[in-house]
Amino acid sequence: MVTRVAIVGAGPSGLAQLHAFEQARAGGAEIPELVCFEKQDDWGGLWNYTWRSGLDQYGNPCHGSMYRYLWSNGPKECLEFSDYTFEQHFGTAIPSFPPREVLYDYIKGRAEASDVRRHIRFDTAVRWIEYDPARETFDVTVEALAEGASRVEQFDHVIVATGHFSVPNVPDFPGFDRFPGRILHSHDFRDAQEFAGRDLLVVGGSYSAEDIALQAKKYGANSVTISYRTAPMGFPWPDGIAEVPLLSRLEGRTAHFADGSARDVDAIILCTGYQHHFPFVASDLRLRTANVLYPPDLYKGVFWTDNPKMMYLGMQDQFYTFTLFDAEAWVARDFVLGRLELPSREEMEKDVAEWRAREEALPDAFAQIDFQADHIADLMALTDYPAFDLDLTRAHFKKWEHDKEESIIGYRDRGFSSPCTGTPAPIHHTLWWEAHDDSLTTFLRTGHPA
Ligand code: FAD
Ligand code: NA7
Repeated sequence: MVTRVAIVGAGPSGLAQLHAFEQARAGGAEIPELVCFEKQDDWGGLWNYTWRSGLDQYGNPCHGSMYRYLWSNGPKECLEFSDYTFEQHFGTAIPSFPPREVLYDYIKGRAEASDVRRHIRFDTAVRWIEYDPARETFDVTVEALAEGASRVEQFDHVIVATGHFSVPNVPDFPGFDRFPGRILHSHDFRDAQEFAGRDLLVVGGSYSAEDIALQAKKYGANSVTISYRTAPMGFPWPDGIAEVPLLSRLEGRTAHFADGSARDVDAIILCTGYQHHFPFVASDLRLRTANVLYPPDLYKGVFWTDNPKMMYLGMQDQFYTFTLFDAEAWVARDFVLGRLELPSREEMEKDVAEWRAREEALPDAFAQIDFQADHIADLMALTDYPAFDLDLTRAHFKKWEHDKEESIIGYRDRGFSSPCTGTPAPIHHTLWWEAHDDSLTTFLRTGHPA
């Protein structure tokens, strides 16, 4: 019997998994049958931009959370594939903070080079995954969306790579029901120009709040008020952006905050994070976690401790992204290929508990960066994932944090060196705050605009 592996999702994590298997095949290994189910009509996950919000063309929740004019919020050097560098893909060194289309091109480039598309069934949603202990296989129910046809297939291993920044966490506030403007979650935000000339309220104190507030101002909002729950981000905001404590209520279009201050606003964007949401996974296999660096019940951040043939990729809160997904994918692959043995369930649980306890005690973002880098190092020690200068990426991330504190509109104008090739990134021809065109063609043009 041929071993069958189901991979759910063809975003960066699912593509990393397919690529990892193809690398083993290229090295002479015998590879199981791989079937990747992707509910969208193309690959790339969140990087595959869609104008749609709400429901997709099949009436299912739209996966996309990315918006126009999104530029990488971390140095690209910290997510570089060690076996497919930016220089290799673009034929030259490129600046450190590319817009979405450029990163999408890079992700696609490696997937095309390793010819993984043939494993993917597009427009196919996984509806249910359960384990059959008698047969020791998983029953996976999938729906071909265009035909509306469901069927059940058996797999020996299941790898869930469906992401966790798609299903919004949407709080309610008194007065929302009578607010005379638009209230949306960042999941549905698409184009900052919609808010030009308006007074905007952004609720949240993390990456989405930071970036959407900046975007809105960059594309012409009159003012942006950021309302935080726990602590202000405290960046040196440009004129027209201010942070205030948590929203307490709305009266008409007047927003009242916990410190007694009030502002009139035209629209509200809830940048209040996302849920890890796996309604298609049977409850005994379903990951339940907040957005943390080391989720519970996943050995090495990957293996469901109760049944390690069930795996999850990319479920961590993310400083590191593509690099982390690769390191995880290589470990998952080697377990499936029988190259990696896992310890007993008790030992796995003890190991997870130690990492969890360490995460709980982390004092700041710098310690969190080291923690996630240590997680990657732990994974890389188990496989032949090609080495890169992980310590350099730690240093890059820490410098990036300092750069943001120094200039929140200027941090993307800095350059970092590649942890794979050592090549320093050139500085982009236009300051990010002044760059309104986010196309690949304009970004890759060298020299200054005419
Ligand atoms: P996703 O990209 O979410 O892909 C998951 C895939 O699974 C999707 O294609 C989806 O259609 C599919 N899927 C889901 N459910 C099913 C199902 N039931 N059946 C079949 N298919 C399914 N990271 C960075 O490194 N830099 C950035 O600048 C950056 N910016 C971001 C900005 C925003 C607004 C958001 C939301 C995230 C950002 N990220 C960024 C983080 C992002 O999470 C990762 O870069 C990456 O996209 C995660 O990859 P993934 O494959 O794990 O998940
Ligand atoms: P995050 O990083 O999970 O942050 C969620 C934020 O939402 C965080 O600041 C929370 O406040 C805030 N939040 C959550 N619930 C509430 C309520 N009820 N009221 C007020 N504020 C709330 O999600 P992001 O969307 O910012 O980032 C996710 C990814 O998208 C990230 O990888 C980026 O690259 C892009 P807290 O600080 O916990 O008080």
